[in-house]
Amino acid sequence: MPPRRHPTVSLSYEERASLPNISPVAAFLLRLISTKHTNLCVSADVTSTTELLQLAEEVGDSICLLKTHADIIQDFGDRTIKGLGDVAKRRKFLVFEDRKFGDIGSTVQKQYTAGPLGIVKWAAITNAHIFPGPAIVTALEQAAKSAIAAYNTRVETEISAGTPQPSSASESDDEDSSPDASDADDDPTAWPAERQGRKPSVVSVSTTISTKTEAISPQPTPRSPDLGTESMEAALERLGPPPFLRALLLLAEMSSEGNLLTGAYTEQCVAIARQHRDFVMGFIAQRSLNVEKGDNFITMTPGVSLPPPGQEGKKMGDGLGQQYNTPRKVVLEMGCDVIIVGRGILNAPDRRRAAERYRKEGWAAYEERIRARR
Ligand code: BMP
Repeated sequence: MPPRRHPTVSLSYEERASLPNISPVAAFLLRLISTKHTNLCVSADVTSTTELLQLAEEVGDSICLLKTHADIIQDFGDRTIKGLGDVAKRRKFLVFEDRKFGDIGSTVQKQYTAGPLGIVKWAAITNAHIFPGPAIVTALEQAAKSAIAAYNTRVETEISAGTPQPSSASESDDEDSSPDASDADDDPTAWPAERQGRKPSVVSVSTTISTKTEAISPQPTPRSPDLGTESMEAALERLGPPPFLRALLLLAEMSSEGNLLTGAYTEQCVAIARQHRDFVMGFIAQRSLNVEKGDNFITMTPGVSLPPPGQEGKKMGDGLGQQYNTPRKVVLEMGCDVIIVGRGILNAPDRRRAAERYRKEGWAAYEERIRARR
């Protein structure tokens, strides 16, 4: 079913970033997309830190987001977090942990902030199902706010006490540290930046959470012939660092055959999102779900692939329930904002080239959508 026409479908990413009712992370992402000319999210479904970091380097210039499944990375730990943070800052993309939370509030708070993954510490974006009820969103929002406030307080305390010293956690961190060995795992204030030995500076501290920012290294790599080195660097410099905040996507629809996320369930998802516009940035869905005046949610769409030559127009799947659509279909026809591509890029002989191919397809579909509806 094509999306009901809503103004956000014909607005540019840049225009939507300035509308009211948008979470700060969503506004930043829309500006990043607009500046980098990419609505591509690569799904990094790999099982080791080395593979993850290599992939991030290969596709980093072509993406706005890297989606992870941290629980399939067998050696996930401080090296993963530090490495990913470094590449993301250098190549300018955000990290989205596809955790798909789905439990009672108290449990998801622990899953989000503690344990071997400590997701809130390193992923700007994560996602959740709403089948446990709306409190899952309240709980995750609360956990994100507490973790960030605790970090800010800690940084401010260290600064007022003098030059901060590396914590015992940072001292003990090394490339071989296993998740179990990390003494910072249960401490939501032990953020990767500190574990990396980055000393907080007065410039990086603010009195409110909303203006706190993470440092971001100014080394963008141009990746598009239509954007010269200077203009890309200058534009990304103007954009500045991402806000030091967290955001959530709700799973409103799925790509897999026979899934139950339909009809009233999907509508309930949108209703819950409207109650949390500062934290819920949008949906995992197969079409734009912006319906009411004031909706400005970002739709991210998995189940995207390009057909092999000669197979155009044929139904695509993976034999395990996954169903694929083309970037053109989801962006131009269904009004989606970000395409999520995994195996279409991961299995390509040249991933960098494949990512560029998907980036161009996704971007062309967006430009056509904007042109067509003006
Ligand atoms: P691929 O493009 O290789 O099929 O990978 C799709 C990715 O998107 C996987 O990581 C999967 O977990 C995720 N995903 C999906 O395929 N469909 C959904 O509805 C939601 C997802 O998160």
